[in-house]
Formats: sequence, C-alpha cells, structure tokens
Amino acid sequence: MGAIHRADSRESVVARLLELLREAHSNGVELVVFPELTLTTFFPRWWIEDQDEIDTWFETEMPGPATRPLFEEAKKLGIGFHLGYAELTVENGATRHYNTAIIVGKDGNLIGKYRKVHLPGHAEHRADKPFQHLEKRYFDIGNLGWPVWKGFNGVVGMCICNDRRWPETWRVMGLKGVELVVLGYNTPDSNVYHYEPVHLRQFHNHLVMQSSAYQNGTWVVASAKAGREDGFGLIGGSCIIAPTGEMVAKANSEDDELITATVDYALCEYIKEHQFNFAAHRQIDQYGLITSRTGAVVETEN
Ligand code: ING
Repeated sequence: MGAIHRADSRESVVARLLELLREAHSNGVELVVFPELTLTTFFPRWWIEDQDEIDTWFETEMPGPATRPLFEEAKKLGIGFHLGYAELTVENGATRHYNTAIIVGKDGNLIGKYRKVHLPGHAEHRADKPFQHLEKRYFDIGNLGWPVWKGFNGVVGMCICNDRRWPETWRVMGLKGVELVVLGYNTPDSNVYHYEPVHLRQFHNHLVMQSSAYQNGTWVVASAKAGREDGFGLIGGSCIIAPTGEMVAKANSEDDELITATVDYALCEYIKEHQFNFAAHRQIDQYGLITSRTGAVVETEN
C-alpha cells in the first residue's frame, strides 16, 4: 500500500484495498496480505495528548461499518486476506489498545488474530524530533503469543513489523511447524534518533526476513505501507521470500502495488528436514539465557 494521509478516511482506504483484492483475484491469488495498521496513517508518528483523540485511530469492531465491504467482497470472490489494524477492546473490565492483525479465510470466517509483541520507539514526547514513534505510548504489549493455524493448505502464522527483527518471534513459530508467515510493516525511511545511512533501512528489512525464513524453513509474505504520508517517508520493499531465504517477488514502487508468488510448501520440508532439523540439532539445555535474561550483561570468562 502507498501512503495514507492523516486526513484520509477509512472508506477511501477500503476502496483502495478492494481494488487490490479484485486485481489479486483476477490473478488467481488465494491469500492477500495487507500491511500493518492498513486502515489509517501511521499515527504513532504524531504526539496526541487526548486519549479520546488517540482512540479515533482504533477499531472497536472488526469488521466495522467501514471494513464490512472488504469482508463481503473477499467472501464473494472466495479469497482470503490478512489485515493489520489498531484494536480497541475491553478485557476483564480493562480497556486495551493493541497493534493487531487478522487472517480471514476464503469463506469469510476469521482464522486467527495476532497482537504485536515487540513495540519499538518510545512513550514520551520527543518534541525536539521532526516525528515521533509512539507505539509504546499508544499500544499495549500483545498477549496472544505467536499462534499458528492450519490454513491455505499449510500452517500459517503472523507477526507485525518490529517483531520481524527479533529471532525469537520466528523461532517460536518455527517450533510450532509454521510454513507461511504473513506480516505487515510501516518502517520510517529515516532513523530520527541517530545517524543511519539510508541504504541500511531496506537492507535490514530484507536481511531479517530472509535469514528468518531460511533458519525456520518458512515462506514469508511481507507487505509494506510505503510512500510519503503527510511528508513523512515509509520504506517499501514488500516481498515474498522462500524457505531457502531467496526473494521470489519484490515490489518496486511506493504505491498500491500487487506482487504475487506461488507458495510451494515442499520447499519448507527440504529445509526443516535437513539444515534446520530442530529435533536433530538443537541443544536447548545450552540456551537458557535466551529466556531467562532480558538485557545483555557483560559476563566474560576472563
Ligand atoms: N516500525 C519500525 C520497524 O521495526 C524500526 C521501527 C525501524 C525499528 C528501524 C528499528 C529500526 O520496522 C515499526 N512500526 O515497528
């Protein structure tokens, strides 16, 4: 998806999603992957004081009035889709805000939901910066873990944006036999907090997904929200990656663009059975620190 500006209505965005859905269907596509926070601009770039105003960026029902046409058209066309959105919900009497994604089957029924675990950025207002990254202010930490589901002839799972940079994300799903991970991302095209050469944005984006696809023997479909939203740039680079780590399709624009690939799960087996046969090679009695220590502590032998 190309840019969604702060003033763009959900209805105008859904009209664009419907166009892509129809184009996908005419190309024989069975599953369409839309980006993270697909329905609105990337609002965590804005400091918003008032919680009622913040809540206007969230969905209280899915589908809701603006998104129902998408669900109905997808069901009519018999095509499944992944959609990222900001979820406002009440759990055990408490209001919760999540950066959420769902997978809907070809029959129009919900297959599964995921809530983003790794929230990047900060919670305080950094008034000296040209833009913010306030996911730690606007969202609660996802509480669903990384579930996987039978779907689309394989085992499918999800993560969201920053999650893709953390190997733990992928290994949990890998240990559950995932064969296809679908994800969306909104990645600013500059690092506002310290100098970073521009080319590293796209390099790191593809590096983490290609290595994780290979190390866990899974297909990856990654969908960017790209382009300049009210002047603030988001990288593109949507891609489809095979379990070998090879990129088999890549977007070359920062606009609404469809890329497609045929997913052959046999390639998963080839990786899972040999190079990354977890049961044959992993030594979990040596991995304890990975889940017992949060931050690094210098701990040398000498
Ligand atoms: N965006 C960015 C991402 O993880 C980021 C934030 C960019 C973190 C670059 C670190 C380095 O792609 C979101 N929405 O997580």
